[in-house]
Amino acid sequence: MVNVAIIGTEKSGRTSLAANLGKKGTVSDITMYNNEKEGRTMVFVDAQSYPKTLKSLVTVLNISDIAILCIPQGLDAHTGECIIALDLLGFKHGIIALTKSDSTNMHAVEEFKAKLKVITAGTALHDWECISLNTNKSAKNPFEGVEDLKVRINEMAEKIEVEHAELNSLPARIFVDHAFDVKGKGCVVLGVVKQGISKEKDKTKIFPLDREIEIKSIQSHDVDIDSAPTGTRVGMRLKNVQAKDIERGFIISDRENVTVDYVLECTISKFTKKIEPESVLHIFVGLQSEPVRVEKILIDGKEAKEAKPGTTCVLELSGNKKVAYSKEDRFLLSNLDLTQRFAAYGFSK
Ligand SMILES: Nc1nc2c(ncn2[C@@H]2O[C@H](COP(=O)(O)OP(=O)(O)OP(=O)(O)O)[C@@H](O)[C@H]2O)c(=O)[nH]1
Ligand SMILES: [Mg+2]
Repeated sequence: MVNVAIIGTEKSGRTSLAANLGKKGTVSDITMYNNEKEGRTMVFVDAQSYPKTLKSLVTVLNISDIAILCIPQGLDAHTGECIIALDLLGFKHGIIALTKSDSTNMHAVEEFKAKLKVITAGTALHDWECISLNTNKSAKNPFEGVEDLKVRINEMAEKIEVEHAELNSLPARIFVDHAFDVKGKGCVVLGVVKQGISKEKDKTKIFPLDREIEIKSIQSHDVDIDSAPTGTRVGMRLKNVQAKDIERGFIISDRENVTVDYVLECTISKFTKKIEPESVLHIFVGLQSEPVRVEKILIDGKEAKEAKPGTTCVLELSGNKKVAYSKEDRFLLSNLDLTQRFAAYGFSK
């Protein structure tokens, strides 16, 4: 199973594309479009509340294996912000969809592709393919590029399935994106198996609650399964916890770190402003997000008054809410007061 994030600026044609690639499922600040027709199960996730909320964008990226960045003829601030987010996340697999191809000409598309090559040079997107497409059935060339896109997604999916299989030997970790009570069934969570194989009747824990739970049953796309390998989107019935106690981003696993304060080795984006002590940033890890205060900045082990764009440093941050993470999880930091909101990435020291 492969999960695909559909992202882009407002009115970039993301929802039209997602709706074209799958059948509408769960709707919240993110919308799932499922497709089981093409020989493998795929879930396309529309970050529909972006750019209003960064959370919607980061959530879809952190539950997905492939990102499709929709760009409608021309660049704007939020397209730039999406590129920076993908770069700070070191996002591996992706495609740039040049949307609304029916309202431009070939010459303009080629010129724009060349421009994008320059802009994405040196970023995680440097070798992403650009596919010009439209989803307009009344166009002269209706759905141009959509089949090409599907072919490329399927090629990437084959590689990702190999990567997933390699992660199956790790301890199971499930990122929860939705939780609710179902009458007669109890607490049900939706989420994705990030690593390992999750099994029915597993006695495990949920973090940051740090509570022992049992996985009563597992479904994938409404079918009961007894084990869910890495990459599977699942619905799970849980014993010993209520939906009201679960928030987006909770992790089902045997062991996680839980903290309210952080010491992170950070790389500050080139496309942000300097970070100073006492400023308030927003932290993202997995599917969790929280405001944090910058307590201390350390550069080469010495306390500093600022961290400049494009540099590395250690940030000591304090928050209020418990957050669960593992050593290999990548943190993103953002400054919601700026136009381009992503500020840095980092790893726990
Ligand atoms: N001509 C043309 N119009 C398109 C195409 N794709 C989308 N549109 C139109 O562009 C507008 C925005 O499309 P959406 O798919 O809603 O784009 P979005 O990025 O999800 O928009 P928001 O969620 O509102 O930010 C709609 O009026 C669509 O009908 C396309 O390929 N060609
Ligand atoms: Mg939309």
